[in-house]
Amino acid sequence: MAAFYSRPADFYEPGKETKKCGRRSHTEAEAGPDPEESPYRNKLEEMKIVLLGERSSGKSSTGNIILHKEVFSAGQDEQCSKEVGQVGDRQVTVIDTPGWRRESSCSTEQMDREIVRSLSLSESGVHAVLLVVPLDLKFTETEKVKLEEHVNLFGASIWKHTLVLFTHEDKLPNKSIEEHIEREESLRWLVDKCKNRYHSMNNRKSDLSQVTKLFEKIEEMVAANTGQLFCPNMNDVYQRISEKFCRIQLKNVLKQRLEKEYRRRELELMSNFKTTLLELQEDLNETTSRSDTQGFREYHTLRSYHSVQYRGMLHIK
Ligand SMILES: Nc1nc2c(ncn2[C@@H]2O[C@H](COP(=O)(O)OP(=O)(O)O)[C@@H](O)[C@H]2O)c(=O)[nH]1
Ligand SMILES: [Mg+2]
Repeated sequence: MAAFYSRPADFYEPGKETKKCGRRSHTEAEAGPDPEESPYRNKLEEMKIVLLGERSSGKSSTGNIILHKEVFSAGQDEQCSKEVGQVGDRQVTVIDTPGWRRESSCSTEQMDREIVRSLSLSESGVHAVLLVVPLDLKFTETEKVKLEEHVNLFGASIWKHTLVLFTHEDKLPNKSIEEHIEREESLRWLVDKCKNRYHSMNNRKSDLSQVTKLFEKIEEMVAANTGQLFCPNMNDVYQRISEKFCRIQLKNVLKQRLEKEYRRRELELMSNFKTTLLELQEDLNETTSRSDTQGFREYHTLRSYHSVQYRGMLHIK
């Protein structure tokens, strides 16, 4: 890969016509002022981006493609890292994050705190939050819940500054990204939540036009946000994390107590059942022995009667 990004022929320039992204139409009104009309629709000389998403979704690879240099390492990175590069004639800052785990039970407070620390790495905030979602794996309700839970830690206003970035575009050879989104309910929800802002990339291909298009979409979003950067109150963010883990802890304690109580009642029931069973057994034994004694008496009475009858028949005196 070339060490630096030289300006491609189709690189975005102010005043030049820009293409709108695919599914803009039906939520256009909700998306705020038309970015193309906006006075903020200027080429950004500086662009700050943070990459969020699940582990192995392609965040670091995307960061490398954006900056056109291998600065973020693939694999299980445990910490956030920030890299700055000159992309064309603008300075681009990319903040990479470790990402959350696929299994929610493995997520810890420390991991969440590290993810949100990314926003502290840029004092003035970021122009765009890129939510990295791989196209090679299903984005189910479980992934949706996990993503929403993590993104909401930053506060509800984050969604105004967020764009979905689909990676592994090369894994969708037989259908368009639009078709793919339409087919998956959770993806439709996500794209709608971001007011139709999305972009797809193939990180295996060093194609600069995909980065240029991404920058155009980010500029549109920044214009719709009247040039404002996303800069959450970090105390609030950390507070939300503490609350989240307090809730989890409380839930676990309640679950344990419930399980303990359930076991106690189960044992109590078993013991009651055993006692009742023993009592029944005793009753049964008593009844059997009583009926045995009676039966014995009845037998002898019957036997002596028959013996008298028999003797009578034989005229035995
Ligand atoms: N085929 C393909 N592989 C990708 C793409 N993006 C990332 N990968 C691979 O997916 C794996 C995880 O990517 P990585 O960037 O480390 O994910 P991160 O954990 O989110 O930073 C790596 O093996 C990448 O080479 C893509 O667009 N296409
Ligand atoms: Mg990574």
